[in-house]
Amino acid sequence: MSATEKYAALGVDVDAAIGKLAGIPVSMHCWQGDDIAGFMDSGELTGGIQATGNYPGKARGFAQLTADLDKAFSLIPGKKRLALHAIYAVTEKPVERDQLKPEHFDAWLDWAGKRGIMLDFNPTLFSHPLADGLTLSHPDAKIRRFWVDHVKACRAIAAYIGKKQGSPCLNNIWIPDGFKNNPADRLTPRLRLKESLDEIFSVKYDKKYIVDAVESKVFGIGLESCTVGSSEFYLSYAATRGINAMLDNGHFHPTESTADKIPSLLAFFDNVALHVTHHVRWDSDHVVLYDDEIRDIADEIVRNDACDRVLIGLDYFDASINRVAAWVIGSRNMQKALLSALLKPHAKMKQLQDEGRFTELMYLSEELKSMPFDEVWEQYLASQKVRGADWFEEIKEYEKNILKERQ
Ligand code: RNT
Ligand code: ZN
Repeated sequence: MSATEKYAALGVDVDAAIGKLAGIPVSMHCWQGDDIAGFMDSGELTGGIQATGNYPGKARGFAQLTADLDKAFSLIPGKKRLALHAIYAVTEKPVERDQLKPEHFDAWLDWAGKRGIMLDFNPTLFSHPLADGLTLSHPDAKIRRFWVDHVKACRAIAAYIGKKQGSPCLNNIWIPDGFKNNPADRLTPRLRLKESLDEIFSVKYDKKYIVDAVESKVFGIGLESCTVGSSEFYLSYAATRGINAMLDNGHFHPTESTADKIPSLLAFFDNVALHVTHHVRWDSDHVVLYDDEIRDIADEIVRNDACDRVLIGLDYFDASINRVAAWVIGSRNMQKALLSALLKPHAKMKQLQDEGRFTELMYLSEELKSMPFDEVWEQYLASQKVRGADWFEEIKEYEKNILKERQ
């Protein structure tokens, strides 16, 4: 029996699954390519996040980063998006972050437009002299003003991108604000953050152009005792303000299920934004692996028919391995997880649950685990004209010819 016949016997249409997968965008993060350095001389990476390792060949500047992105995208199947950070502005002279303008991203729009890639956006509230501990929740009104203006500038840029590309641009706000030791006041910083956000969102844009999201976190390195933008804070903020929540699966306790948060949020929000990562003991931002956690996440997206409501993005930065390969491995793994979810007879499984036939549900779930998934994956890659399991040969070549030449 062929793989297609084996799946059909369980009520799964392989061609339909492949067709659907080809249309689900995954937003790849530009910052894996240069360890979140950006183009603006931002100095040391701060904000409680870390890219560890010093693998040779890191991209410097727009030309090298886009060359590496092209290489990675050539080995990644499916519909592509690219998430930028404000520090990847392409400017002739240095521009302060509160002065950023849409035209500073025209070079990206041009590059992406030629390739049919859509862009997403993130304000950058770290790696900056004024981002020392607190930003939007800072007690100093002048520092808050600078960051409020930066995020406002970023929303204008995201709306501009969304309009130009004819697809809403996700503008995801993550701030590093927190305390290393126990603060005496956990409320006032949050009230200041709320006020800053309210000012930021007082500017209205058409939802056709921009999707706004806020990203929570449990702690950062050096900010272990309190995070101002906690899960409860942002979820309440998003729910009461009509914006969306971003779930980064590295930002929760390792025993918490990020997958289970997706249907809970779908019950209330239009969109759920995702930063898919792989955490090892902490929010370590390792490359996404094809493991149970990512498969559970993909299951929740697919079985709730939410492929167009969950905005899937990647977020990791491993500087200890080939960065182009890191993009390819993580992107392919996300799509493998989606394909594995698409190759399940969800309607039938839901029915078994509703009818209380839990033994049969367990039997079917377990049988699905040993179906010939790899054959369908190969079929999908072939239909996308993307190289199969031997793709690493191209990374070796690229490393030898391009990356090794970089000083
Ligand atoms: C940090 C957040 C945030 C960043 C990127 C660079 O903990 O996950 O999303 O990783 O914006
Ligand atoms: Zn994130």
